[in-house]
Amino acid sequence: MSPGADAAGEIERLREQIRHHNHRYYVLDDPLIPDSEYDRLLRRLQELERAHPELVSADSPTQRVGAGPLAAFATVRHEIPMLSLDNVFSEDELRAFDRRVRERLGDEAGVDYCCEPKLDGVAVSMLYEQGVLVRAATRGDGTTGEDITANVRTIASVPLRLPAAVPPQRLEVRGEVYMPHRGFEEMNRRAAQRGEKTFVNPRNAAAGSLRQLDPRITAARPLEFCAYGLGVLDGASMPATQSGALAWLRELGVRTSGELRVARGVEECLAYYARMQERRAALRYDIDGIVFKVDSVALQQRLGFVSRAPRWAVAHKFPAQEEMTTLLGVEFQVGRTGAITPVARLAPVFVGGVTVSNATLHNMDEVRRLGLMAGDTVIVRRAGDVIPQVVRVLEEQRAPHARAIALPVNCPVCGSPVEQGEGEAVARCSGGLVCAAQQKETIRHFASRRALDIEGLGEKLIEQLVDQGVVRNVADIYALDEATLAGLERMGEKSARKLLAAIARSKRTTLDRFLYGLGMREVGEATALALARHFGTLEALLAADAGELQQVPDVGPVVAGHVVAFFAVPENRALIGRLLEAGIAWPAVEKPGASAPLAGKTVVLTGTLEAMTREEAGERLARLGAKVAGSVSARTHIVIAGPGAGSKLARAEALGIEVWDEAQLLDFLSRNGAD
Ligand code: 5U1
Repeated sequence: MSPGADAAGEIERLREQIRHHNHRYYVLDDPLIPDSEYDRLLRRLQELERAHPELVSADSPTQRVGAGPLAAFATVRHEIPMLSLDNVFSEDELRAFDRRVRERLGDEAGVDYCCEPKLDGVAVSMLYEQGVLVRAATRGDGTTGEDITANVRTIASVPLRLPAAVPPQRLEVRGEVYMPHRGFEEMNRRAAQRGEKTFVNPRNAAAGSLRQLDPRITAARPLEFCAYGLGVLDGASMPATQSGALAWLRELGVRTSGELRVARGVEECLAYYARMQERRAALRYDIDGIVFKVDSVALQQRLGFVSRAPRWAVAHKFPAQEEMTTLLGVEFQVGRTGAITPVARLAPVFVGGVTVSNATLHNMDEVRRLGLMAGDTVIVRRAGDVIPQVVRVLEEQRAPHARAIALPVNCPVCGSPVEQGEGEAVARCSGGLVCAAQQKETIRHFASRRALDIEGLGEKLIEQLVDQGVVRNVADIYALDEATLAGLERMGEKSARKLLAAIARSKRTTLDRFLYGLGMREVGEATALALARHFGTLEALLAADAGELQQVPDVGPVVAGHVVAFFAVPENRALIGRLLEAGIAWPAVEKPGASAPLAGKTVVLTGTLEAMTREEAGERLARLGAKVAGSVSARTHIVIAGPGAGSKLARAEALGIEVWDEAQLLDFLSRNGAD
């Protein structure tokens, strides 16, 4: 055998292996080998193909990026038009759709529907001949689209050749090209770093990436593909149902939605819609509704279509997550530590299922980054339970009367000067505990569930107590009596007695809750617990200097500085003295033993969690013995990633570190009694 024949054999075996691993990874979501091993196979194939260029074939896994840029896209005429979908926006409209379907079919009983999420991306048609991808096109106007083959070939989840033993002669796969959140955020982050234009959302990013004349640019974009239907089909018979067609595509090696279900009748469709609406925020990608299709292909044919949309399918849209509204003005709120936060006052707008009239702007850097002016038209986004955000200004619609937004010179609550440290994003009121806003927020924090947990001492009541001068600081809470409380608005004798009982109960606490309740800057629950465990007693902590504080896990010079500064203020020491005199006490601090479930494990939290804040999660993990760290390194054991996780998750994956989602975290906490 010639050396060339040897190479040809190895090349073919490598291609087969790589195609198989692509299929396991992209279609079955079940990779067999680590990424490093996959990379080795690919590199070996590249090496052999470089040595034997005559053996390179267009469907080789190395050939995703072809030659240079195109001058323009060619047009493609769709053999079967690519239809669009009618939309419905409410339960009633979906019921009406189902009624029309049943009336046309003369079917009194329920119809089966194939249900799947509507991905927010770009519709694409892909033609396979004898199992090889020969052409990909955009939908265009439904009749003609653009030839984007070179770009689609660069998408790793699109098989260049179907890994099926006997693929159909001709098969047109239709589906959506989209960009998952993580890739989108990472790509935008890098673009911003380079001072380049960022994309406004993943859908625009997917569309913009497919429209590149140079496929090398598309190749660098984190696009994915998911199929939702068939077009042309020669040399195989069409399955009897939509769900069967998608199952068959999956068998042929094409990626389909893992969320696909068949619903019996409209009630099950509505239940599926409700379930997916809840899951929406936890998905890796944007969806904007649910597509319901009559499952039987024979019934689809009987129903036919009107103009451009089939009578057998409908998209039930979710409430929009982005809407346009007017920025009426910006107000400045003062937080517990004096931080001045600009808050957007908006013309009320229905977005993400609720009416929004305020949105935090975080700090003045954010106001500048957005280029906001009062009176501007802005885009507001509210996704899942995430707090509403102003994401963009429509500068081209700026009104002539738009006003600049400036940080106030004096605190809007107490009038003390506003200060901003060199290089700090946050401006602060310098009034300290003279400022009524800071007093209220400090008391609210002290009484909160995860601090001293004084049930019934809520915002409205604190507002009255501070405004009337009855309570100025947290120690004053313990001097309250029934007569004073009963005299307040919306407070009878009964509720006054209840509140006093809650105040009395709060005196039995733990050292970490007490420290957390004091509201020192940057001392969240996890840090408070670490301090309590390290020092064991309040006296030892009070005596510690910055160097000793930095011996505590995850306490650096900044946190240590805040703690030292807090205890150096005589009023704060006096306050602590009064609290102890009032009877606040705690049992000796327990340290988790070596047998704690997470003893010796370092955990990193990233992204957003739904059931609790990252701080709360960190504190519960620490109770189970974990060391909670801020960055991922080779010493990290577990990374807990919620939606929006970015570079930390990518790093964890690159290092092969165990990654949990929120459901796994909650399950672990509840199994270990930390929920
Ligand atoms: N999931 C899904 N998205 N989507 C979009 N199915 C689906 N079907 C479509 C479109 C435009 O069209 C059908 C008419 C095939």
